[in-house]
Amino acid sequence: MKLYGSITSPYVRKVRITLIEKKIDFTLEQGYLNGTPPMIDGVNPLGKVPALELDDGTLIYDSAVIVDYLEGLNPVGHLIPDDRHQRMLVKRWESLADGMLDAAILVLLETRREKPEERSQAWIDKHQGKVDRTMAFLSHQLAESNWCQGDSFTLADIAVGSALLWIEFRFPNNDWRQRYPNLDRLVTKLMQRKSFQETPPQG
Ligand SMILES: N[C@@H](CCC(=O)N[C@@H](CS)C(=O)NCC(=O)O)C(=O)O
Repeated sequence: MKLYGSITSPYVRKVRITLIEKKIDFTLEQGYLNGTPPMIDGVNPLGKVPALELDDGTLIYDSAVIVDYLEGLNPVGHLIPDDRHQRMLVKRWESLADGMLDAAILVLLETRREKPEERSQAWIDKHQGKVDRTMAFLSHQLAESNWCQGDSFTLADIAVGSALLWIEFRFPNNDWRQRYPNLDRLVTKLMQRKSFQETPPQG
């Protein structure tokens, strides 16, 4: 299968880590976001990565749909529990991690506006507030547990780890590791996995 994506995208990283954990072969197609015209529009009408192309040509998006599909392909890793309630809780972690990223990306784009006078501090504060509240909530939920949900590594850990590491990559002054030692401990443990080591954001 073919994964359309960039090596900086945290949503793409979540999918790449899932593919590696589940030992599924794939090729990464890069450069689709910056083409002229942007090539990704022909792959995903939303113009976003990740998009996964199956061998029969079927295209899947977004990242949550992709990882859910991948989990059903084989039992390796068992990243989403079968139990309905546990499954919902894992997907809720994922939703929070992805939503925190959505807000963080809006902050990044606003602060990168070419003309500083066009920046809206109110917009930045609103979305930074979502990032801060969600991170505090994630830390509270994790408490002293070894893993985000249940007693084993799941998609929840992949989503939270990918999100926090992207925030560290794009906002090096964000001191979340100091503020939330339990999140720091989790991410340090995740970084011992081959799947995380092989997928650092670059660029
Ligand atoms: N909800 C989507 C978000 C994907 C997303 O926002 N991807 C960014 C890259 S990090 C993108 O493609 N941005 C290009 C654009 O929005 O035009 C998912 O989980 O896959």
